[in-house]
Amino acid sequence: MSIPAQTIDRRARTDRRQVEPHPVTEDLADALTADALELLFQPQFRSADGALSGAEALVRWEHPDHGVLAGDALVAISQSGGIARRLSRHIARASLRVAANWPDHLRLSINVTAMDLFDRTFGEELLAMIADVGFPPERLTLEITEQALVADLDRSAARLEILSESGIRIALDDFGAGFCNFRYLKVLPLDALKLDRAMIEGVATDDRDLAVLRGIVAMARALDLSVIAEGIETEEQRAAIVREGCHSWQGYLAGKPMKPDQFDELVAAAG
Ligand code: G
Ligand code: MN
Repeated sequence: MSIPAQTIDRRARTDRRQVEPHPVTEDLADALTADALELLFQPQFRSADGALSGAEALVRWEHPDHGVLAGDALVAISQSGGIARRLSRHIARASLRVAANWPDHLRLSINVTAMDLFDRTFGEELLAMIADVGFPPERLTLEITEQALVADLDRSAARLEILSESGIRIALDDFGAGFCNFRYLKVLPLDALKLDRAMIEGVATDDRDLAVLRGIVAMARALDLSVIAEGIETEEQRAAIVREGCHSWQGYLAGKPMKPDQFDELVAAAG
């Protein structure tokens, strides 16, 4: 009985690498090819007047056995399968295409991983994509997680500098949740801090949480950085972060991550 050539090929590759790739990574590669990932947008609002100011692109993938996979889990799967580059570029291109149809006053935020920053060509490809899609770089924000920067801060800074010079804004994501290295604030060309929702949770009920928020906003102001609060779930939290001087916010209070056409409806309703 003959073994199909494809099977032999797959075994040969597996032997060379000495690791069995998890099948879910192959499913993810197929999903990328089939454009089967779901792209969602979570609205962001400006504190000053409550206006809709843009959205963060978030990706979600429903796997038949593993359920819904998103965020860090998807990134981890893509990295173990060697398709992190493909995933990042797919998300960037797909979200830029959607946002290119939004009115001019709305911004797009996309998440950037460690892999992206260490990949020499990521920045160039992103700038090419932006030009290709026709989305103004001034309306794009890259949200960088602290974890993405740890390995080589100087290199990350140099890569980000090029993007920053093109007009793209850089935000430090999940601020206050991980290893909070204050040198990032000195070295990186940052425009904004995005406060992790763990820092937001208690701002309306706990004096110490409020004191921490107040300190961070004061520091951000001294550094000429804007502050965005994520994970706003209650009116009390919203009122607290607005009062304390956060420039914008997002959270379930005003909108869960939604499909592009639902976001369009929100835009239309907001006038
Ligand atoms: O850290 P990052 O920006 O990647 O977080 C995005 C994730 O946070 C998404 O999965 C989104 O569903 C979730 N999220 C967004 N807003 C809220 C919120 O108000 N409350 C909670 N619990 N989760 C939220
Ligand atoms: Mn984010």
